Amino acid sequence: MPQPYASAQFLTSVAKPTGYPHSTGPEIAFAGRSNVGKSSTLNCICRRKSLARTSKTPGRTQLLNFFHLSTGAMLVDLPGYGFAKVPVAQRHQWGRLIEHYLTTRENLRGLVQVTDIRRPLSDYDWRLIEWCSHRQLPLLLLLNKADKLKYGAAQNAILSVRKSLADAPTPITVLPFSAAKATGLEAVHAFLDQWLEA
Ligand SMILES: Nc1nc2c(ncn2[C@@H]2O[C@H](COP(=O)(O)OP(=O)(O)OP(=O)(O)O)[C@@H](O)[C@H]2O)c(=O)[nH]1
Ligand SMILES: [Mg+2]
Repeated sequence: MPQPYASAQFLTSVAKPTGYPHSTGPEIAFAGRSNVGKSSTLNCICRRKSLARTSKTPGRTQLLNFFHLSTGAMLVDLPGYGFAKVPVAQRHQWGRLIEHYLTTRENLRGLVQVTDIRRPLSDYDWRLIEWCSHRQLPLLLLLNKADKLKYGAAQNAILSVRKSLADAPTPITVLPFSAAKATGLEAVHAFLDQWLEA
């Protein structure tokens, strides 16, 4: 069967924990700190240049953006978090929005958490892992921008993140990735296929 990702179409944007579109199939969400490359990762997975909007200004994607596939499955680009220049009240609102979505959306099969391979997990990243743990939601942690590190440094980064997650209360798979170079794309597709089939 051909992969459904290239059929992705923008469906709707949501700014509040209400008004989510009606579920038409399994759903996978993408989350992570601002500017780590969530939107770029989504575009790479769907082999499209500008499906999800990317930007050089961190914190631009402030909405939950829903995309649907021809199979009825949905992909959701969640707003980035942890950007220092954002006012505290707005940061809290984002936290509530993401927490509500992650803890209540019934058809959610897994979360793709994107981080920058050059940085350790932040407090926000850990919070995301906690929310997923509450409902035993599987996580695929993509250490993005792997093209920015040499092989040895990338291997060290992967090992150290895996070590820090060894006792995590929900299943987490850690993979290196580069949305810019599509490195690791096959492994990611294989992973998402499983979630969509389950
Ligand atoms: N070198 C490199 N740059 C990347 C990669 N992925 C994304 N970028 C760059 O990182 C910047 C942010 O990418 P986005 O995809 O907009 O990041 P985001 O996480 O969606 O950001 P927000 O929506 O603002 O939270 C852009 O300038 C991208 O071109 C990658 O794998 N390698
Ligand atoms: Mg984005």
